[in-house]
Amino acid sequence: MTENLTWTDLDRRAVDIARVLAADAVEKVGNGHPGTAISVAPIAYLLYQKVMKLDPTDPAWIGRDRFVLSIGHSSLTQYIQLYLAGYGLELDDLASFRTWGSRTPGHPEAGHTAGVECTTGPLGAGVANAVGFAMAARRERHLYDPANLGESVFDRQIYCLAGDGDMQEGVSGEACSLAGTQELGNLTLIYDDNHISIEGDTKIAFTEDVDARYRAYGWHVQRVDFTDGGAYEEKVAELYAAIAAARQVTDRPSYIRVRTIIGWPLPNKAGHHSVHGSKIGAEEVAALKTRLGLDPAKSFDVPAEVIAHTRGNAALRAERARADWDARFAAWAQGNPAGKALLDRVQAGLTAPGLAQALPHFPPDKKVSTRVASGQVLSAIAEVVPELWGGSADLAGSNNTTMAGQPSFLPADRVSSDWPGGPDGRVLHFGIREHAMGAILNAIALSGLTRAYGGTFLVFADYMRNPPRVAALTGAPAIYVWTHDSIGVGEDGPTHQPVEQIASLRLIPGLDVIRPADANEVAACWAEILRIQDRPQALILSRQDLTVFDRSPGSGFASADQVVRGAYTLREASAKPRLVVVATGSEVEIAVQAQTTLEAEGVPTRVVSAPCLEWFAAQPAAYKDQILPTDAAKVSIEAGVTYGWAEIVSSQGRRIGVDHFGASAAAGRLFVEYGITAEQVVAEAKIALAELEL
Ligand SMILES: Cc1ncc(C[n+]2csc(CCOP(=O)(O)OP(=O)(O)O)c2C)c(N)n1
Repeated sequence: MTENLTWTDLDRRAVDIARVLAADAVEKVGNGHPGTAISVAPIAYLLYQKVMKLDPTDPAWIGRDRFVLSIGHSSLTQYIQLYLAGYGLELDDLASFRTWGSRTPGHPEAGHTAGVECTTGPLGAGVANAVGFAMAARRERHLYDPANLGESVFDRQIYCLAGDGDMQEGVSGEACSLAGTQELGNLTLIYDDNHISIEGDTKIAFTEDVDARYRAYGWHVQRVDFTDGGAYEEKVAELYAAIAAARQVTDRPSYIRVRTIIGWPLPNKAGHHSVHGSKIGAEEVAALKTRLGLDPAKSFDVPAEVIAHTRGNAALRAERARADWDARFAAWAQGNPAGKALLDRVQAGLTAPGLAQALPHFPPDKKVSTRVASGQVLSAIAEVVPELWGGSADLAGSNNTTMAGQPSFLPADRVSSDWPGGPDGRVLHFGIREHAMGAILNAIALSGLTRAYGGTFLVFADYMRNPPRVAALTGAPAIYVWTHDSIGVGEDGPTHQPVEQIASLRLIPGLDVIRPADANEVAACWAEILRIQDRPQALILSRQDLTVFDRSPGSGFASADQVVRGAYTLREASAKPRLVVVATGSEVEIAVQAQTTLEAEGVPTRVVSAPCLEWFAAQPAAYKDQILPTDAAKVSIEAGVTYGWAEIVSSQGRRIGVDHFGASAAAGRLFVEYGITAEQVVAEAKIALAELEL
């Protein structure tokens, strides 16, 4: 940022063009959200053209600042700035807004439109994403440039534009509370306070002092009011100064509340909620153009000198920023060969050398829960996978998410003897904020230079339902660790015993739901999770101890490396299988017990461990048919609802599960009461065999 804002007549005209383009785009398609795009145009223009460090020719440039449009419904705000700055969007793209195949979908989608950092639209989540980007920036800096006490090439600013809806949603409060605790000085949140949401004046539902709330979160709070001077005045210089002041504050995140009027300067409809989410109407759009001195008869009309100005300015600013950054980056690369090698590996999407050797091997002599195994895996691989970091939503001891001996990611004044660490740490403490944790993990994944995981109880995956969905939509490789995965939770009772969560998570397209059966499957699953970098992963782990299968040669049990196929023959039948028992997680050992009984009764029985049905679905048909032959009877067992298993066991197959809520009692008792037992498998197997023989 320069010390003083230069704001020429061409800048003023470019902002007006941004407003009428928003009106034109919505008018053309007949739907969309024009009002906010019109009134926040100067704010967005200021950020893109005067404040942020960006390179439109290289949207993935590491040194760029990050912009999150948390008011995703106002996507035109971002598309128009990307068009003006020269990111590749053209007028045709704006004219095809919200239509099939366009680069300008209803809400911004990362990976779909160059320059869009994260997918937004579910209100509040963008604010939490911005917090995640700010945390990622700090971690990336300390990972790649640890010795640097001055400015690093990995430093960047995060800007988020939010609205009333964002500030009402709980997730933004969760995330901003954490951002205050984390003292994220690289984060600036601009709140478009226009007092209007879909139902009209926000006073019917939203009355607290938001500034006070942000002050209480520990943020630096400023206000700019476009309405306080009698006539409405877009005080861009004042806002610029506030942003500059925010940047000077490096020990706290910054919040700038900008009082605006939605749709200003529409002559008749400014301030009216109808312009939030409906087209404005030809007459009013023409009146807007007339008011702005533009030709009311023309649509998508951008004067050549305006686009030349905005693209020229963006290019010039990029060139200057790059010249400085590229030189510093070259110096960093030369002085930090290890960091550069790590960066090259991570950017190439390669897993760490030495990962396979670092993975622990669990002996079969004692039972271990898969959550404990996961914690041991994380601790064992911490050194060889430095890009990995993570933690829990206050359940670290239960989720086993702490990499032993690793420092906590905390500001210097927040560390304790329980949690030593500092800003360079890698153990995350999300607090009891599952939704924010999910959105933060997604942003860290999109930030791209680290891998992060976050844990809670599986039953509370419901509290963070949207993040895995958006991560899957975006192809963001976030890792969710969900433990205490069934009625095996026991005494805490049905509020804490997930039954429908696994099935419901499997419904999310593009989310891998992984439920390993024993400790060695956990290790192999972690290796596969770290290999996969184009989609999110959910690791589902048991509270209770589970048998560690003896997989030594001659034991009859297959190697855990087979988990990469999603489902595999864990223990083969004594002859051509007449029955296949398919199970996941803690139920695999029950399947193995049943196999022993059935084999003794003369039924050649195969046990298939199926840790990830999504990985299995991706296998060639021949493999799937080989694992689940059509001429064998089938029984599935999973301690959750049976929904979805018919596809695996076919209509003649039998499905054992828990199609009702659990109860507060010892886990062992619940498994017996609900028939999640080897005896039940044997009984159902007989029915399945009889059906097959009919
Ligand atoms: C989680 C969530 N709930 C509901 C919606 C639907 N929705 C879209 S915009 C909006 C109102 C937003 O109001 P505000 O943030 O003030 O935006 P403005 O009216 O200023 O554009 C709502 C409820 C949503 N996008 N996300």
